[in-house]
Amino acid sequence: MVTMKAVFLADAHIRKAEDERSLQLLNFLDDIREGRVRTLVDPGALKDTVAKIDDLFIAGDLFDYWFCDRNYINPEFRYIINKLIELQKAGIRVHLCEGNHDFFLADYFSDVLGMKVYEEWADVPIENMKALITHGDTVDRQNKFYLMLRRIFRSRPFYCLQRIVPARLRWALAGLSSQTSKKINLEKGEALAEKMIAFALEKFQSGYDVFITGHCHVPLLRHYYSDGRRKTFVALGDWIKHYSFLYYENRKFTLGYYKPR
Ligand SMILES: [Mn+2]
Repeated sequence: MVTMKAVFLADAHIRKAEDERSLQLLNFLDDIREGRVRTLVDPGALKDTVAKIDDLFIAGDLFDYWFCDRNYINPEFRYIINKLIELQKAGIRVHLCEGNHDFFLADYFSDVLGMKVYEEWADVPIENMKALITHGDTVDRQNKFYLMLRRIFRSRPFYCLQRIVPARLRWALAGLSSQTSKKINLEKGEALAEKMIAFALEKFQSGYDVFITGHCHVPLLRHYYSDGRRKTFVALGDWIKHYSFLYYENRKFTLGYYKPR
């Protein structure tokens, strides 16, 4: 896979189909499918400047809670899922990282829909750059309790256990779990972003050029220089407050903020 043009976003935390964030994201994905991304990052661009993207990366917490059930999809999530399928049919590759609110995405998004799902890290080339894309909830290695909880929630026994729980009860439990993980990550977004930058700098040392993360809900783009190469750190913000996204084209990363029409 060689990405030439790509859009990245994270932390939409979709709950209800009629929520503002759901409607905004649907509009945004329509714009992306129609090739209007350039006009979104640069309001001065010609309206007819069409740019079809190759890849859409959703770096975690697309849903406020997701436990797999390929046979019974939460109807509140149907619109977004159908929109992703439309993008896929339009020839855009859809990639999903799991976040701390979505579990076992592969069971449906990969096995049924054929999208690419990453449980923790997407280690992908962006043209000639080595890029790491992640939700970012495992970046704080000191938070041992959370890391342990994450392992349990993603273990095989837990997978089997949640399969036998009726969907509605599972969604209720997932709502609880999403509250719990919010408590676990009480840290302020900025403080979290600093930890992520420190982590990314280590990755830059070991040869990565690009580090893209979600989870801290802060939109942030920084460049660093090391060994004569430009390194790029991006925190993607969210679709709750910022409606932020990252656009990549022609070796340039741009943070954009979606303004609804
Ligand atoms: Mn998160």
